[in-house]
Amino acid sequence: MKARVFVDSATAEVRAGRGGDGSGSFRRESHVPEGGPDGGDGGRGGDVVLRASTHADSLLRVFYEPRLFAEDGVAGSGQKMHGRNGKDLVVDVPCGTEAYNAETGAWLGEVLEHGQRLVLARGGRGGWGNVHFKSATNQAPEKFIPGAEGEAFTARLELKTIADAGLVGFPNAGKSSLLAALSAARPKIANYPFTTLHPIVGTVEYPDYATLRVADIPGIIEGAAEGVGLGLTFLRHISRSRMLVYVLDMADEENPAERAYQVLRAEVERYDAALAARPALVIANKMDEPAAQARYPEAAAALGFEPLRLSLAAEGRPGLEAVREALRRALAPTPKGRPAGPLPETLGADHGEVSPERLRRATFLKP
Ligand SMILES: Nc1nc2c(ncn2[C@@H]2O[C@H](COP(=O)(O)OP(=O)(O)OP(=O)(O)O)[C@@H](O)[C@H]2O)c(=O)[nH]1
Ligand SMILES: [Mg+2]
Repeated sequence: MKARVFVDSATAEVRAGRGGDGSGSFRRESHVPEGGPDGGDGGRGGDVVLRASTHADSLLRVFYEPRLFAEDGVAGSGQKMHGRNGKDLVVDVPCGTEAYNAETGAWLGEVLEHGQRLVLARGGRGGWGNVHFKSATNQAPEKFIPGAEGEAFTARLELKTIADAGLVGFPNAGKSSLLAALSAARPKIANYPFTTLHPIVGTVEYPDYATLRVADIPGIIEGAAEGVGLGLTFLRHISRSRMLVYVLDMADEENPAERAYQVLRAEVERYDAALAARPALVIANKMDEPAAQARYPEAAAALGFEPLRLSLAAEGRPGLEAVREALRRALAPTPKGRPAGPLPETLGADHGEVSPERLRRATFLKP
């Protein structure tokens, strides 16, 4: 299999096309001795446009070809010929790409849905030919207007994957296993930490054709905010998620689940407090392991709620259906199509679903 390189940010030199100059031509024909001005207008310069595409899965192309130059407009010419407009440069980027002006830091916009466009830089307008300047007093104007420069600057593009729910967990907790069980996505799964090196999104499908997108990101460890492990940069990819799913490895004897949860919450909070406050589902994974079963009551007591029990290695994958349902409930759109608000407190305990309020209380991060 071809190694895939994942690029989630790129800097690009953006330059829209310059407008074509207007023409200063005069009509020259043997039978028309005093031919008047006949210089046409220049075409406008092409725009540089970002377009969201589900076929692009990283910013790799921009990374390798960071010069995004649209075509210049063609100059006008005699016989009132209008110059051709410069072609727009349309750059396909993954859904969820944001654009900034790299020089000022200003946010320029984002493209979220397939086909959505964002004009990054506008082409210059075409110049005017001398035909525009003919008047009663000036029958032979030499004046014409040159085309205008297109906008040009350095842009920074950043990809924030779009998903409804984001998986958060220590390396090796079983996040990718969970994504593989929930969706058709086939992330790499292996019994060592940092198997997953870049975000992967899978779609969970329900019998009524409802779908949810779940993002799997590399594992997070203590000190991630300071760049330990793969750091927190990948949290950017779940920063748009409406909900977080904490995956705890109940069989990990070095890191008891309640401590893992505490560390994960703290790292997410350091990255973005608002993200940490979103609704969450807490999963106790690897419950097929006897050690996990033995530890569960203690972990639940320390957490202050019962994380949802899941065994991905056991026959029938007990707990998986409950995870699917919990995701669905938490993310179900309201009848008006808007996402449901925070989880009601009542969903709590037995499903491991935790409302933001409850999370705050259950979090023993701060003294
Ligand atoms: N016994 C048992 N093993 C599991 C379970 N879920 C996952 N595993 C195993 O745990 C190991 C790690 O699983 P992954 O899904 O790769 O873990 P991850 O959280 O994606 O790991 P990183 O990508 O490294 O962060 C693999 O060997 C899985 O087979 C489970 O429910 N029970
Ligand atoms: Mg993984």
